[in-house]
Amino acid sequence: MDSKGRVVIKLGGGLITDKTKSKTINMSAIDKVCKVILEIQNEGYDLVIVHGAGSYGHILAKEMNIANGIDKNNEHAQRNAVKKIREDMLELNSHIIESLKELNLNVAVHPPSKWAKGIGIKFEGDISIFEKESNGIIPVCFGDVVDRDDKLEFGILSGDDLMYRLSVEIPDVKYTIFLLGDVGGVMDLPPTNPDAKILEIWSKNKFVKTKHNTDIDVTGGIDLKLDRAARISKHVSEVWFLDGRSPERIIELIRDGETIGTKIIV
Ligand code: IP8
Repeated sequence: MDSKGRVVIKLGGGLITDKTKSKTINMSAIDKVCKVILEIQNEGYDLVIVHGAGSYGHILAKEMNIANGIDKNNEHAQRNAVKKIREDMLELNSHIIESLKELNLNVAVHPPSKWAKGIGIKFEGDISIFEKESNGIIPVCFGDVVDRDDKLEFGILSGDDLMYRLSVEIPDVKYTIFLLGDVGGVMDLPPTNPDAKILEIWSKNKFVKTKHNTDIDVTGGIDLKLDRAARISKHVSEVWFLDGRSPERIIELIRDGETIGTKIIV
C-alpha cells in the first residue's frame, strides 16, 4: 500500500513516567499508545516516534545541573551523571520498544547521544537516517544528554527540538502530535484551576497563562513545546496537542479531521 504520509508523535515524559518519582514507568499508558501506533500504521501512514525523559532524565539532570554544561567544580560527579542519564534513557526507551515489539511492530532506535550534537532547534545531526527506514520500520528517538562542541561540553537535547527537525525536514509529514500526560490539550487557564478548559485552537498571538513546573523540568515544559509546535505549524498543517491518556483521539483525527484537543496554528 502507498503511504498516506507521515505521522510524527511525541510521547511526553509526563505520560510515560511519573515525573515526580525517579524512574517510575507508566507501562499501561505506553501500551495504550503503542496499540494506537499500530492502528495508525494500519491506516496507511508511516510513523516517527519521539519520547520525552520524565523521571528517567529530568530529576538527575536537575540535581547535577547538566543542562548548563560542565561545571569545573563538580566535573567528576557530572560526568558520572551524564553516563547514568544516558543509560536510564536507554532503559526507558527499551520499555517502549518492548511494547511496540509485542505488537509485532518493527523499530529502529536512534539514541541522540550517538548521532546528535548541540542543543535547541539548530542541533547538528543527520536527520535523513529517519527517512531511510523501509518496510514499515518505525524510527524512534528521545530527549537525551548530547555532546556540545563548545566549552560547555554537554547539554540536554529535548525531544521537542527533535520534533521540530523531524517534522520540518523529513518530507511528507501530515500530522505532528504531542501527547500530553495530564491534560486534554492547551488549557485556557493553569490546569490546576478547576475552571480550566481545553482551547480548540492555539496560536502564538493568543496569550495563554501556562503552568510550567520549573521544579522538575530541565528543558522547558509546556512553553518550549508550544514554541516548537508553533514553528512546526509553519510547515505542517496538522499540529496537535492531545491527551495521551486517550490516544484513540489520534485515530479520530486522522479519520474524521477533528477530535478533542488543541490544534496549533501559525
Ligand atoms: O523530556 C529531556 O527531553 P524532554 C531529556 O523531551 C533529558 O524535554 C535527558 C532530560
